[in-house]
Amino acid sequence: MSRKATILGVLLLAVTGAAAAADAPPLVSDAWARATPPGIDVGAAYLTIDGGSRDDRLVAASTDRAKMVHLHTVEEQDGVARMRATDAVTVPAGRRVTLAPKSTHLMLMGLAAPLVEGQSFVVKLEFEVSGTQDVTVRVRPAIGPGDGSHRHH
Ligand SMILES: [Cu+2]
Repeated sequence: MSRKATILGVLLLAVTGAAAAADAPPLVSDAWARATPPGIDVGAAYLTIDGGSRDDRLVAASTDRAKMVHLHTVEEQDGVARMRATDAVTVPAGRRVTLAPKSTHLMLMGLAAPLVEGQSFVVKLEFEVSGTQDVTVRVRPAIGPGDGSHRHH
């Protein structure tokens, strides 16, 4: 290969690399849920989202394990943390958004069976701009007393 061809190849690589980066969707990691006690048919799942190359919004989620998944935020009112349904979770380009206990979470409504520690299951996330992606949620141990997680009614 001539030196000229090599330089052209490097340039092409750089250009295609840049094009791929321009379309990077949000990157989801550390998806987990609490184990749920028998007889309770709601649970919560949490995850970390690193914003992609464009501003995006998480607008919906679903899983085989539950009838519905709602997006919830937690707001403090008169010293009491209350959950509230929200239409979307904003994921700005290049910024990290964390769904965590006492904060924004995925509410799993109508669990067909309890979430058992050690299990994992797939949740499909729907982003407004970048489309859907499947994430694997791992089930961690149930909360102990004084853990501080809010109750789900
Ligand atoms: Cu909730």
